[in-house]
Amino acid sequence: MIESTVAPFSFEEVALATRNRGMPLEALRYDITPTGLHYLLVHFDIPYIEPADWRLRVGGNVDHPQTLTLSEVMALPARTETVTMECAGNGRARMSPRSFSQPWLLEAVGTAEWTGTSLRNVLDAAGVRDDSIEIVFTGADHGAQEDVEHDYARSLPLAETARDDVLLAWEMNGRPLEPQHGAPLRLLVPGWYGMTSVKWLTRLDAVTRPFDGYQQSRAYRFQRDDDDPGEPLSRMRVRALMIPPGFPDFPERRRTLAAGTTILRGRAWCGTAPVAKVEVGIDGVWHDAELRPGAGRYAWSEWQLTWEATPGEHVLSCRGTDADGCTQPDVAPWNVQGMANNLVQEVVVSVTG
Ligand SMILES: Nc1nc2c(c(=O)[nH]1)N[C@H]1C(S)=C(S)[C@@H](COP(=O)(O)O)O[C@H]1N2
Ligand SMILES: [Mo]
Repeated sequence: MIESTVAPFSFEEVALATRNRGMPLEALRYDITPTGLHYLLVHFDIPYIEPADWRLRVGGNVDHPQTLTLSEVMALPARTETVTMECAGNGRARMSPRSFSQPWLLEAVGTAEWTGTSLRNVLDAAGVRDDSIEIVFTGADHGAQEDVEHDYARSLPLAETARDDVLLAWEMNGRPLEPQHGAPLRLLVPGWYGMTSVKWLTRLDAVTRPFDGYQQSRAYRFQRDDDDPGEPLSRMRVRALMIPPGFPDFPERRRTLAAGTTILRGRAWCGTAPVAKVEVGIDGVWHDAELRPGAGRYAWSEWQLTWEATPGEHVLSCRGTDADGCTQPDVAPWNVQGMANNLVQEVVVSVTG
């Protein structure tokens, strides 16, 4: 297979990969990813926070700055959204040359039921002034990247913060947030790549100039080369993934399947436009899969295709197309940070008679 030919991974990449797990692809079977199987991305250390001591500070360009306790936030009207979240670096390790960061292959995705209050409830109470252009979200975690020391922070344009489905979430899958997923409160921005959904939230600040923090102005950009300031990433590109059929061997995970009728299944999602079509490739020939819409605009859809598997080696693949007509590429355009590589997944199976 293609990926066994790329350069070996460094200790540092392996250390990142073991801190930040992906979702095993067999977990695509669940509508809602069990919390322990949801992918994880933590840049620095998971901060230790006592919920009783925690406060959310809302300030900057607002008329009524606020300091809220967790119970005050949780007393606001609650809503639950089923949301598929994917890391912008998913597919990074399949770019060549690959950038040195979390070496995702395909598994940086998961779908959860997030419960919280609409962000706008908190912003409305603070009275964001009219000349504000963005809200900056700051987490309790602190670290350095390229020698720039900072608290993890990202901003969102004001128009996005007005959406009812953008949440300040305190629950994931019906339970209080786990420490690794941002306890006690995180931002959740459906449709956008995961870096937007700031965990361990401590501050919201309205600003009148574009936020230039590290995670906004340097990270998460499509750069052609090191000198290119690049375009910022926002919404998730279309992607379909397949549950690898049959059984794997250990440790190479080569797949074996008995000949006969097999249902190939998987999920597809897209942040820019709804998923319109999923095709399954069998030895290079594309077939339209059956598509079942997900539990909401930003929850993944399930797809399936019945396949009469004949003995021999077969290459299976799947690709999604969104309502804007964007289809997953065989090879995504290279970029310095290895971002948004939604290349087509391939699974090789040996079918036995
Ligand atoms: N404060 C903070 N928020 C963060 C991060 C982080 O390191 N610190 N990682 C971001 C990235 S890159 C992703 S992909 C998602 C992952 O969320 P999860 O670990 O709950 O799946 O959280 C985002 N929010
Ligand atoms: Mo991410």
